[in-house]
Amino acid sequence: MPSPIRILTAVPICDGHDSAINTINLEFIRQGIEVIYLGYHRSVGDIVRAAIQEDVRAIGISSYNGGHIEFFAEVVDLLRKKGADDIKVFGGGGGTITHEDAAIMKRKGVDEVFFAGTSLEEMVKFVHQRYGKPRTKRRRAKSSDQQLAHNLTEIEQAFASGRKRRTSNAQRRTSKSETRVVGFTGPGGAGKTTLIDELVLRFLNRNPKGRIAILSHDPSVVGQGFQENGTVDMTVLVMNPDYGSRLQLQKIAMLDLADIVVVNKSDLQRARTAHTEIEQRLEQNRRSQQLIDTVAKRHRDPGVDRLFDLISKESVASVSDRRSKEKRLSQSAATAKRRKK
Ligand code: B12
Repeated sequence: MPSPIRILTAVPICDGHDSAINTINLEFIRQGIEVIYLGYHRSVGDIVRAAIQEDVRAIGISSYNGGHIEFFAEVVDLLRKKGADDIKVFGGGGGTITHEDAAIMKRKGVDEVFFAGTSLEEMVKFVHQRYGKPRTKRRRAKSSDQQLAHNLTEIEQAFASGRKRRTSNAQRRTSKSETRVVGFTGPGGAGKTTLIDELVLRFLNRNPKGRIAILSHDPSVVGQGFQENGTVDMTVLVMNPDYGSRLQLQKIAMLDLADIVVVNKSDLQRARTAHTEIEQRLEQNRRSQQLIDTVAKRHRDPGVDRLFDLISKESVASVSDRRSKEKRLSQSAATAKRRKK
């Protein structure tokens, strides 16, 4: 499957007219375009930062409350300043943007402006024709965000075309990395996204200047065994109490591998039974796996607080664990070398 055209859409600051862009987004998605929708009332800085991080081909802006000439031009300018002018800008705004305005906007670097009466089909055709070709050679990234985004696109494209991508030593994860990688997995509907959202909130509250990256992938395409190849320091399995009978638990291999098991939606009636059954299942493993109950949708849930503390503590431990393991390995390699001599 070729990787889809990825675009970002948004409505400018002080503008709440989002019904047009919502309809356009749906049609784009229906036609196989990947859309990252940032929402309404978004600043130039927000839009450009997200566009760079998501490494989109183009930004589609829907503007109704005026100021469009300046707003679109500022987006184009900031992209240029950030070394991201390979991200193009287009948009519309029926009753507000005039043909004269559009001519000025195009002179300032906007690719296309759509007027009232344009069909959705025409917009989709435009996106496919204008942004459908893969980017050829790319300029050197100006920031780490941009570099990371370029790397991810490369991996995605190589995967889509069945090519193998060589990873340079610099790109490979090094043991010196201070970054902790926590993998979350679990069945659809268990509440992983809500839980991650709450954990990120706690992370940023504790470290206002800290940085965190969220990499999501569809497990139906890549599988969930990320812990097997050393990609993560710790695995969290998020479960829904409604997994069916106790017998089902025997079939869940991740229960053997996870470091922490979370029973989310623990306000549901079956949660207490689920906790006991999962606890008994984990006892068979004879590992120090942790079991935590959460209600991620609840603001300031004490279970999520506990999980966050545990992840913070355990991930520090897992990094030092990894380091000492590596140290032991390199020491035994050195001893073996000396013996050979
Ligand atoms: C619906 C509407 C509302 C709804 C918005 C609902 C919503 N959630 O979006 C409500 C009633 C809430 C509303 C409120 C207001 N509105 Co109003 N609203 C409109 C209206 C009638 C239609 C806009 C619309 O959605 N059209 C449907 C879309 C699909 O069609 P289109 O606009 O023709 O767009 C085409 C192309 O431009 C293209 N397109 C549009 N965007 C994009 C983006 C991309 C990426 C692409 C590819 C294409 C594209 O798609 C369409 C294809 O045919 C316009 C009048 C008008 N005729 O435009 C006023 C209008 C935009 N509103 C206006 C105003 C003033 C307001 C308020 C400030 C009123 C008030 N005093 O409270 C508030 C502000 C709200 C806010 N928070 O921003 C003014 C703006 C005037 C200006 N800028 O000078 C307008 C122009 C009405 C007028 N003539 O006075 N509004």
